[in-house]
Amino acid sequence: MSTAKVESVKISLGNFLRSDNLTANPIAKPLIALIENISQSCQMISKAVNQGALDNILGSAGSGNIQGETQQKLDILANDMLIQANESSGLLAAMASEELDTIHVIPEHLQQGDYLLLFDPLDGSSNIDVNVSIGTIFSILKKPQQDIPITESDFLQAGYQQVAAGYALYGPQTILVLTTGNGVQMFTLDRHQATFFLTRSAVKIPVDTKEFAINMSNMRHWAKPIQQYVSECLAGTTGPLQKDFNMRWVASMVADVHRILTRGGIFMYPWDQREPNKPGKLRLMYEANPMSFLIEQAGGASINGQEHILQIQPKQLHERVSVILGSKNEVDRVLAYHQSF
Ligand code: AHM
Ligand code: MG
Repeated sequence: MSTAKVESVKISLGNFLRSDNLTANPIAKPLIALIENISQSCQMISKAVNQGALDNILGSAGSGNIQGETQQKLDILANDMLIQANESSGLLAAMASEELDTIHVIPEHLQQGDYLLLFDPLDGSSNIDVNVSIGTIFSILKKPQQDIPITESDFLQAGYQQVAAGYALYGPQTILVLTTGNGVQMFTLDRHQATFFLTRSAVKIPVDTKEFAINMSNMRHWAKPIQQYVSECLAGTTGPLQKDFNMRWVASMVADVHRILTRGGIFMYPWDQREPNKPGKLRLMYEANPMSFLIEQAGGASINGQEHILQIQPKQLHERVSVILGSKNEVDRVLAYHQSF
């Protein structure tokens, strides 16, 4: 793997964003400020996650989101922290969240900026109460037009139009993973200094892998191409793929994608027949687009079975999508299986 480890002088997130590393494609100052703001929100969420039961913030909130999913107390807390910390930054025109019914436009009495921020405030909800890694996923778009009120349709931009994307993973370490279109960098939170420091740069995903991630309990519901591919993975060295595969499924997309960015692999949450009218479980704008931007920037691939996720023109804010992403040769194989059925 060609991922470079950063060992000597510690470079903070802020210093990295302002550094010469990015001269080929420098980041606009307001975007740097926005990313720093988001990173501070992630530090606050990380602290709350660490406190857990001590602060009585585990368990269900007794409410549901627009997608009919039960909200956990920490889902709502993380959502509120992101909104509060970014609302008065002067950098945003509006925000959208997996946990909000519609967009949150910056109120008129506050300064407006040129960016749109989208987030899944706490991904991996089913893992919150069991102390397994969870995370915050974010995507940043440019406001498309000047001087007109922002509407939901301004958010409906294809993934390739993202100006930055990333996630914070709240695991044994809190790690911020970021792309601004200049490759992928990883920053680890030093809690004593309340600062994220660069710990991996120029992350590259190996093109080949022997590790797949999928919720196997849904196997009987999948479409034929996914059934065929996973059966071949299970067949091991004596099957058509001629290698033994390992399987991992954390059920937190942040953790599964982090493993793939670290050592390769293929992640799949495909369409299945349980709810045939839904294209998939995961959300295009809050999960699939930002993760696909990271994966492609690290040399991997990300598709919905038919096309590259970053090329999909969104039709709705809370749109769902099938996701197959990771090591390029395996994702290409799954694409070919879809084309041959
Ligand atoms: P969430 O945003 O409500 O947490 O749902 C998304 C999560 C992903 O992180 C994960 O890949 C998937 O749902 C797990 O689903 P399942 O419980 O069906 O395995
Ligand atoms: Mg999620």
